[in-house]
Formats: sequence, C-alpha cells, structure tokens
Amino acid sequence: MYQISFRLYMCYTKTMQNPDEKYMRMCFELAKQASGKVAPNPMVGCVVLDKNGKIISKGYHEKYGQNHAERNALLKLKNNEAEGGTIYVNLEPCSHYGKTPPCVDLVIEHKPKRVVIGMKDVNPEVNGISKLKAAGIEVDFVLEEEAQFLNRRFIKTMTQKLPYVVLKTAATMDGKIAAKTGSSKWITSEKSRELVYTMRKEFDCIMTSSNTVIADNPSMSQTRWRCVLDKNLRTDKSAKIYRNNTYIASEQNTPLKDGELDLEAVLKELYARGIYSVFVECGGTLAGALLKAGLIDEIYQFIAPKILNDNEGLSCFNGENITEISQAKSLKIYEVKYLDPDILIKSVFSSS
Ligand code: AOF
Ligand code: ZN
Repeated sequence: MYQISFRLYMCYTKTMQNPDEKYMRMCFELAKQASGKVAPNPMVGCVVLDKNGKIISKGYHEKYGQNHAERNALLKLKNNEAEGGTIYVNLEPCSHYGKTPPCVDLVIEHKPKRVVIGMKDVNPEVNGISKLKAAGIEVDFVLEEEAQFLNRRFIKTMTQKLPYVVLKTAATMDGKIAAKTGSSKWITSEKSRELVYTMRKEFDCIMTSSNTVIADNPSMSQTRWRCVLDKNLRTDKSAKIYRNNTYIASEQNTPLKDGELDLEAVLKELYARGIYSVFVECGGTLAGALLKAGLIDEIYQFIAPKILNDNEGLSCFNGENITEISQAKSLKIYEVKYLDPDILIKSVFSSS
C-alpha cells in the first residue's frame, strides 16, 4: 500500500515540477553530454524558450576551447524568436573575451525577458549577471546546489588552482585493504577491478606511492599522466609505471613538511603541468596523509562482502591519536552502486 502511494506521489511531483526546475534539469543533461571533453572548463547546457513558453533551441558546450553553451543554442535561431522569452543556462553567461567572445552580449542581443541561471560563475573575470540586469533582463536562480555539484571539478580548479582529487579504495567489510602480510589479491571482484580501469579514464593523472609501485608494480596506463610519490627514490626505473609519462615527486624536487613530501606542493606542481584531476590509488600511508591534509575531494570506496577479522590487517587510512568520534571526517554519499558481489560508494567531503 505504502509502495503504491509513494509511486503515485513521485509521478505527481514529476508532472507538477516547477518549469524552471524542469528546464534547468534539461540544461544539466545537455551539459553532461560533454563530460570528459571540456575540462578544466565547466559543463554547460542551455535551453531557449520563446515568449509562449515553447522550446525553440538547445545547445551545450561540446568541446574545450569551442563555443559556449549559450552561443551554440542562440546561433541556431534565425530571427528574433527568443524576444520576450526565457533562456535557461546552468552557469552565469560569461562577459569576458576568452577563447570565444562574451556570451552575455549575444544573450542581450536576443532580447529575452528573463534569464534563469543555475550558479554564479566562480571565474573572477565573469560578471554576466550585472550586464543582464543593466540591460533590463530579469535574472533568476534555480537548483543552485545541483548546478554547483555538477561543476564541482571546475569550481575547485578555478578557485583553488589545484587539481580535483578522488581517492579510490577497495576494502573488506571491516575496512581492510590487505592482510598484515600485504596479501591483497584480490579483495574485490574482477568486475569491480575492470570498472576501476574505466574510471581512470575520467582523470588526467593517477597518483600512487613508492610502496604501491614496489609491492604491486602496476602500469596504470589509462591516464595521460602518472605521479609517484617517492621521497627517497626507492622505486626501480624499470617498474612498469615508468613506461608512460610519469612525474616522480621526491625530496629532490619537492619541499618537505613534517619530514614528509609536502603533498599540497605536489598537487600544485601537477596543476602547473596542466593536470586538473587526479585519481589516487595507494595504500593507507598516503591515503591517511592526504586525508589528514584535507586534500581529498571525493572517495570512491569499493567494499567486498568479506571480513578479514584481524586487527593487524592493513587499513584504508593510516592515522593516529584520534580519541573522539567527533573528530571523524564527514562525507556525503551521492551514489551507491551494487556491482554484485561488491558495492561502490561514491562520496564527497561536505566542504566540496
Ligand atoms: C565554458 N563553456 O558554456 C561557458 C563557460 O576560454 P573560454 O573562452 O572558453 O572561457 C572559459 C570560461 O568561460 C570558463 O572558465 C567559465 O568561467 C566561462 N563560461 N565556459 O567553457 C561554457 N558558459
Ligand atoms: Zn560564454
């Protein structure tokens, strides 16, 4: 009974959804079509309605360096069909000359009555909203949080000049990534491990530690770059990972912090090299240090239905001196996938 009424309620809320939310969600879907093709720029979609509320054009930012979403949507119109209408776009229209001219000028030329925006641009060069208002166009915001979540990588790189960092772990149900002997092959299923290979392609670089290179000799070849944290240059130059472009951070090229490599300095160096997203695959030492330094944006946690039942088994995150549960780091889970037999939990830190 409850099931049925819940379903009816969902249908009702879907059909009754506020039109601004409906068209903004359409912008999100358009924007997502460019996932992986526009970084470090944002994913942006645009929907144009005429004065009667009919959709007359759609567009999205398709490829890095090419036309922005608004331009792609508005250039499809022949006459002044958008006059008095509404333009939906999930990011404030730009007002600067970058690789393309300012979208806000083109928006104003089309004389819409209203522009509905998902989020304000964090790019300090952009001030499209005040230009729209000065031209007498109404400006409204809708689904701001969702819009910011969609472009969380863009927000991080633009505001912090650091790559977006996602850490992957694969553990038993008691949070162990290996037995005390180091034995870890395999905790998760082949299906989960194959999914990791696909995930890697969403990133510019894989980061790992000298411990992982020495223990597992992975090739991690699916990304443009690799980064090995090897303070004392302990890894063998013939390790598989070095067959492709790899940046080795050691005490020779990286400042130290509390006697260890300064991880933020490493990330800054990667950013300076045009690396905007990093996928970290490592053991508990590096994972714990990144966590402690607050440098992780997101965690992809694979959990296998296994229990090691040994306190000395190796943990996902090595740390110390935590006495209160209130000191635990909090995350927000945004996706859970059942991979049969494992599960994958994707979560972001609340501050992201
Ligand atoms: C995009 N796509 O649809 C919108 C963007 O170098 P440019 O000319 O491509 O400008 C990039 C900036 O433009 C970007 O950082 C963001 O602030 C703004 N808006 N960018 O790539 C878009 N609307
Ligand atoms: Zn633009």
